[in-house]
Amino acid sequence: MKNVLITGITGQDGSYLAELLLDKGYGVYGLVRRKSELSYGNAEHLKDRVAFIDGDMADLSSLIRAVHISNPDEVYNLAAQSFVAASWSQPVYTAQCDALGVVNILEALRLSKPDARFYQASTSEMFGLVQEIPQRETTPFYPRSPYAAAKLYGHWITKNYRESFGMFACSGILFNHESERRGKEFVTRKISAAAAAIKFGLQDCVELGNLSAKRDWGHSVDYVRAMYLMLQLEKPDDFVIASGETRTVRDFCSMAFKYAGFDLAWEGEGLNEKGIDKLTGKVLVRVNPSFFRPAEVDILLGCPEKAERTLGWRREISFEELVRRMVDNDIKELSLKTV
Ligand code: NAP
Ligand code: F7E
Repeated sequence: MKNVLITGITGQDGSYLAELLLDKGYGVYGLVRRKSELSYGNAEHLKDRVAFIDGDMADLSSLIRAVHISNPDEVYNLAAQSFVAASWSQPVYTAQCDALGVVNILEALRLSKPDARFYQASTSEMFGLVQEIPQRETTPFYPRSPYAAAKLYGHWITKNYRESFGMFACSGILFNHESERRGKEFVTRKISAAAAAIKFGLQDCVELGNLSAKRDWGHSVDYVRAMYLMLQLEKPDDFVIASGETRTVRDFCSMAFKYAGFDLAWEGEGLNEKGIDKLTGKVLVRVNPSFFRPAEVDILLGCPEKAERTLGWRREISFEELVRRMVDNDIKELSLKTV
């Protein structure tokens, strides 16, 4: 039986990856950081099947201990301060976790388990002010947030440990992926949760920032499968994982509200733009500039051609299906609460 260590196991991707690897017969270890109240987040339902190890990406000694306990054949480094907007208010912590945390775990492996295979959760945010459309593995980076700048260090140090020490280290440059387990501050879940709450009369309207930002959105279940495939290769390499389609935040809203039973019409421009329910004339979506970012990533569109060719990876869940699943899940959660 192979052992795997997953950092970030309580998050969206970590929990889906743990399910995938448990199904494949791996012994799964997950790094969790201490909270005032014990909780395993999205991995709560796996607590009898996963061995949790206390630790923090900013604490090298805890990572050495985690490697010692888990004796991993594969390590997936998914832990991060992953909310881009928060990286302006907590830039130093973001760098400690998302940049130095990566070299911490690489050092822990180099010193005691150098033959373990390593996956680094890199991000399309590194393309930032995009230098070409679509973005591929060869596209130059231009980070636009403290989060993206920290992740860029994590990306390059992973490559550097591969080239310096011959470690089997891969970087997945993943474009946005969402799910029913997405944190509620990210725009997709904020919208799906709001559409459900408005349907139940629990909320009047949702306030959003830049409605014209474009993202390449897929489902997390498809994307964790790509992580696993990367670590099964003969030689380590880096891959873009994306759907190859881009939509605006406005598009996501229209579709989410449609699945919740509303038909939105868009009126006005800029700060005055509104999403109005065609049936009742009520304003369901407004713009609030407090959600604008100091520097925005206007458009992301990835080219997954290398991953499709080399990994045999294919996205199975379409954009429409992603939105439908998220809205259905939030409606179900609320209907359970309101009975
Ligand atoms: P997520 O839901 O925010 O999960 C982040 C995980 O990291 C959580 O388990 C969190 O633990 C843990 N964590 C945060 N700070 C930590 C620290 N200092 N020490 C130990 N653990 C810590 O993120 P996700 O969407 O699953 O993303 C997984 C990874 O992929 C992240 O590295 C993210 O930056 C990257 N990524 C995500 C996307 C995307 O669209 N989802 C795209 C590209 C790359 P708590 O539960 O204790 O908070
Ligand atoms: O924003 C715009 C916002 O916070 C998406 C992380 O997983 O993917 C994620 O980062 C877009 C941005 O995700 C609101 O300005 C408008 O243009 O959902 P988000 P993100 O910043 O793309 C990448 C690939 C990662 O690596 C990250 O870890 O939506 N937007 N109005 C809004 N965003 C939020 N959060 N809230 C709004 O009200």
